[in-house]
Amino acid sequence: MKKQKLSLPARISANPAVSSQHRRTIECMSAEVHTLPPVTLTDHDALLVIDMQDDFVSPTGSLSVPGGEGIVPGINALAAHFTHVILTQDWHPAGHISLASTHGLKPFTDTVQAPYGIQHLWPDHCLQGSPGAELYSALSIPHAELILRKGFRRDIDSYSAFTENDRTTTTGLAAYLQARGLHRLFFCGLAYDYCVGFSAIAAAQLGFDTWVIEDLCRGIATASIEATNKTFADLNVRRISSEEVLALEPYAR
Ligand code: VGL
Ligand code: ZN
Repeated sequence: MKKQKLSLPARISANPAVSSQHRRTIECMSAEVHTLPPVTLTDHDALLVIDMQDDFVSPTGSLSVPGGEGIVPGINALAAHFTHVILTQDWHPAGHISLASTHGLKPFTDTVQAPYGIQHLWPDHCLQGSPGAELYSALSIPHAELILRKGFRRDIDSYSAFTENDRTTTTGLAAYLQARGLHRLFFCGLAYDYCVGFSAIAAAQLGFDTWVIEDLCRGIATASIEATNKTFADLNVRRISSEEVLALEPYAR
């Protein structure tokens, strides 16, 4: 959006008959002339902001993702362009299968065999109702329409906002989006190689037009970031910058 600063005409700024209150009002009204961009985002578009919670975003969080704090202002700014925004929260009960402490094992390196396959183990994070599970305080998206929680079943982890790690249990998000006519989905948040990646991959598999906003995500590890990019390419998940989002063609079906 182009903004142009205008100065007040001399007949107003120099005129003692114009009260300071009146002058301020005129300044407010004329300070910025907005040249509106072409409307690109439509009622079929939604921004999904994944797991921007204290434990992931804060540098002192228990599962802090490097650089997470740095993407907050960009997410806030981009969200203002979207009519429809959905936030997710990782939301684990005590004793959750994904926590190393549940098994007396080490986070990051140890794994357990779950009925649905290998489950990576993490430090205690996003425990239901704990401060670390709260949405990051500087995240400012008051018009978000849904906060979806996931990973709340003790025996199943859920990286994806759509389908839990057993690849069967649904969160209901796909049905919600379909019922509301939200067909083109843009993903940002944490972590690129886990919850953002799995959510975008599931979205593409479910038939949504799926875009990942790379500059508004941060990842955990190089190998899993590369694996995520490969699957994105295979499934036609498009990678885009936040600037490019605003210049896309409007969604048409
Ligand atoms: C996540 C690891 C464990 C994520 C959640 O939000 O990417 N990663 N739980
Ligand atoms: Zn988790």
